Amino acid sequence: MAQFYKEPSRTFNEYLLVPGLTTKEMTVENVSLKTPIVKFRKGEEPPLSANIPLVSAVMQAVSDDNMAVALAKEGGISFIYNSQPVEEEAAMVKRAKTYKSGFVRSDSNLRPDQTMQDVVDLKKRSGHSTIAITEDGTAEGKMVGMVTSRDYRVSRMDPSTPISEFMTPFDKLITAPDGCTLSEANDILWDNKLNAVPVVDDNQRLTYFVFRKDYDAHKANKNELLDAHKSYIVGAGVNTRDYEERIPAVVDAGADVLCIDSSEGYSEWQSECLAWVRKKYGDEVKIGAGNVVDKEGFYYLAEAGADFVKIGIGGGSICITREQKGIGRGQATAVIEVAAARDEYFQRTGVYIPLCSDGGIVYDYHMTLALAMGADFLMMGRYFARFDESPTSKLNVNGSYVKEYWGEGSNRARNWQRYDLGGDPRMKFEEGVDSYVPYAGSLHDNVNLSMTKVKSTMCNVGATSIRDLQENAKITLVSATSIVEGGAHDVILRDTSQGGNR
Ligand code: RVP
Repeated sequence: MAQFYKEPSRTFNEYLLVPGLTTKEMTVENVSLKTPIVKFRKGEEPPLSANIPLVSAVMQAVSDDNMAVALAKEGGISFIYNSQPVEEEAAMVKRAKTYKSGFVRSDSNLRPDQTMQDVVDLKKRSGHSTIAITEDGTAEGKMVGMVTSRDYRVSRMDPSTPISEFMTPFDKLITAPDGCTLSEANDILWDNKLNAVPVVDDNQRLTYFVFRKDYDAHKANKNELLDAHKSYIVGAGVNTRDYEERIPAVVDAGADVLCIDSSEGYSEWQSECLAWVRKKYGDEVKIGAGNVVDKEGFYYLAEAGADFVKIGIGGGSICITREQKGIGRGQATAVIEVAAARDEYFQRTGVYIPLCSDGGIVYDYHMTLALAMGADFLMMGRYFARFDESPTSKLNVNGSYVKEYWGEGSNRARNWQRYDLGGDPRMKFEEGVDSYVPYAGSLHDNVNLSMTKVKSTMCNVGATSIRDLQENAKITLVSATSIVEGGAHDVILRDTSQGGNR
């Protein structure tokens, strides 16, 4: 006979935290959100931690190199999406790893044999007036000169004039050496009254530009998450089909941590992939696995060698797996059960395997609840898709600004590997939708606000670290009627847009 669970599975919305003693020292400034990302032995430091417990979802509409840099600046990690060709994912990882605050890859480049008309056309397209002239017209080519608006006069010159005749040639340019710091590059800008300085290597190849206008925008954030070489920490998604090719490519590109991206991870495919990684790289490459929703799934992936385990089936905002296939579990129940298994595993083996709660976070307080229930960090898609830094278009729909957000299981993403159970490699039916989410502004502002709320709740609960919260939180189930009591009720709202941070 089938096994029946005695209790229904539940979502975050059905729980609340009950305050504990708040001591005078418990202020938002004194709360640390530092959290382990990969497994470690009792008494040892985790090999990789984040400064805030947030990671961005392995999704086309969420995690590209731009998102990775923006989130690492705040102390979290992006997992760059793997539903793209191997070389393109590796290139995204590399761009995020080689990103240097204030150092910009040149996006306007031409060859010396091109014409003034090409300069005018490019300026119109890019909106930028500083153009690097390189031998092959690429952003990393050998630099032979530079063109700014001061070098040509559209009304007086023949549009077919070759660039070589009016550019400032390389020997007249003031440049900065590759490897210089931002403050050295800034000194060169100020000393020479320049607006932009090209950074070139020993072979005269262009590596970056540093612009005067960016000077103030690059003050370091105390939370930023850097590796030993001062590059941002970056994650990469992989799948159980092409990992022998994809993993070496993203690892060579510099990925610090990998995640097997699958809607359902309690499978021999994941175990095989983890075994392959251990055989090839030992413990050097860090890789998480999932998703699971019960203790059996957790133990299986823990034994198979996962560095973290990801929890969640069907709770994602764009996910219709539960409707399509009838599999899944309420996210809160899944986290609670898996966390109990993780704690038992830690007691028994001395190995702590961090847990990631993936999907279904709607309100900021859901973040605190998920952590209190035992998650070490949270993966979110919808939350990040709303920000300027997500890769999708911002549109105006019926007078409101929105951003596009689509599931990896939607026809739009065509990420069949994520839903793959072996056999015919094609997506047979959709498990995700294509949607809009309300545009919410900058990642920096929103993440700061959310983390302040989480810290403030932790003070109410009487916890100054995530570990404290997990060990000491008091969590209560709420009845359907008390959920109504939790919102504004029995009043007429003057502003109907009020009602929570969605
Ligand atoms: P949410 O944050 O609620 O938007 O959920 C994001 C999560 O949803 C992802 O991290 C992933 O686990 C899941 N997802 C992504 N695509 C789909 C789908 O198409 N069904 N689901």
